Amino acid sequence: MFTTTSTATERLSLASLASISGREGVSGPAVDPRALSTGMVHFGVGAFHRAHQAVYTEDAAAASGDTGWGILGVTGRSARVAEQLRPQDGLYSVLTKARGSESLRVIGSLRKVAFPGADSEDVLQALSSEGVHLATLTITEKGYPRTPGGQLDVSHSGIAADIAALREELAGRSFAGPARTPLGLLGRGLARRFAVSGAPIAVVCCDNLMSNGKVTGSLLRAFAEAAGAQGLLEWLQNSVTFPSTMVDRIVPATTDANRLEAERILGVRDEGLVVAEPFGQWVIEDAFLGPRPAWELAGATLTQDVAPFEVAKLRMLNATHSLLAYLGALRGYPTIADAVADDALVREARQLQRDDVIPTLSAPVGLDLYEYGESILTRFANPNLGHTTIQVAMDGSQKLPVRVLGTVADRLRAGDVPYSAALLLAAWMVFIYRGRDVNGKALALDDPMADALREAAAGSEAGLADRLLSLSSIFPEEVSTHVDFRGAVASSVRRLLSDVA
Ligand code: NAI
Ligand code: CS2
Repeated sequence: MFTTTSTATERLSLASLASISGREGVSGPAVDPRALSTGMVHFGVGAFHRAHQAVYTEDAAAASGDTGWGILGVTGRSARVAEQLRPQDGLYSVLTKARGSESLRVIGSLRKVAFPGADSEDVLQALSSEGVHLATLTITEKGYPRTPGGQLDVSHSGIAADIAALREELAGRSFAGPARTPLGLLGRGLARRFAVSGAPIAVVCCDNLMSNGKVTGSLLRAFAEAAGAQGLLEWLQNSVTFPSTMVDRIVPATTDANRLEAERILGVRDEGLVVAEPFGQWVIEDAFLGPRPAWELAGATLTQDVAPFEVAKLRMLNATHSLLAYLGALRGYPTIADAVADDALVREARQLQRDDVIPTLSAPVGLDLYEYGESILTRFANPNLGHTTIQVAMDGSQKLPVRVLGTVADRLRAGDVPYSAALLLAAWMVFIYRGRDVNGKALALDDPMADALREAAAGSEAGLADRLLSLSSIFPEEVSTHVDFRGAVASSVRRLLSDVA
């Protein structure tokens, strides 16, 4: 009988590893977790990091025999992940779900977990230690507080508090209390490293941002400048690199059903379980002054020019994801796979890729963009994954500028109106305005700008497109003032509103 509640009395841990190894469908860890020393600090130890960078790093350690790349993972706004992983000695498993099968792998590269509220000093010490050579980040698109012009938002309460803390520490106070933001904690940790040794370090952003390394470097230098730390600023410019990356693996939020499935396979409870598709890709700018894991031995690509990979992935995969998420959610589809099964929606997805996105891209050498587009739709169609439309729909105010507004601007400059991109923005607008799907089910608006979006959306249907396009913190003028584009968005809004009436 299928049990719906956990029956396991034991947790995944170093102690229970022996009882797990050899179980059918279970592999790993690829390295002995006990042999690892901490070599990198990761900010945002969420699902994606655990299914992507932590796996690549473990495979690199296994292939090279280098045991210096244990990870200290830093949680974000709650201690939840720390509470999930600490009782498990940092061990967790990745449940890889292909279309018709799954496999489960225990990962041992995450050696410590810190929660800034209680462990900021530990993180500062780790970042200044000689054994640590890397800091990596997956703190979501909203984790980088910026002004509409892309500068560090020093008015952000967390950033302002962390600047003040850095000033205190630069003035001689040993530790100015818990950090309020990941960038603030990282900035303070780099300042500590500069003071202790000045040893080089690389900061590797793995968030879905365009030129993510450049963005992170610019924000951290601005952080140092705002604290009046001239010496630190010069050190950042000379001894810290910020490689850009393209990261790819679909990793849905873990559900209780996933945990129960894993428990049946493992025979013990894994509260830190993550679920992922089989596909993974990591393209990293080869810009390191110090040591790094041999990620290329794990299948990563090191290159001098990440941009073609980054732009193609964000504009092809992520924009298509958002289109299917909003159109699918409005049609009452719970998952991305359900949306791809709708011929009308998959037609819209192909049209977006082929009519609007591909004309703006310079394909990475050897990549056929049409085949790439089809491979993306095939991955999205995986019915085993359970990636929800509502999860992809979250944070639209942060995601859409990265995924689709570059395409829009490029097409408009070329003298064309990107109608499919207009449909994507219209679907997002109707998602906000209606707040429910075609069956009347509520659609949650999970977005750091939710209040401002609801306020701008309120009013007549006829003025919806214009009101949201006028949000200058999201839409640049060249997009929001383009008469034909505004008309295309408004026309799609009208069509969609009649669909979900
Ligand atoms: P998650 O929700 O599991 O983890 C997000 C992490 O960021 C958590 O540690 C959380 O505490 C922290 N965080 C969230 N909001 C924050 C904020 N405002 N300030 C500071 N920290 C914050 O999400 P997941 O799946 O790990 O994805 C994280 C990021 O990884 C995505 O936003 C994206 O940039 C990137 N990514 C995700 C993929 C996926 O399929 N899940 C695939 C490719 C990239
Ligand atoms: C998704 C991405 O949640 C979302 O917005 O589009 O997390 C997507 O799963 C990854 O970028 C795939 O690599």
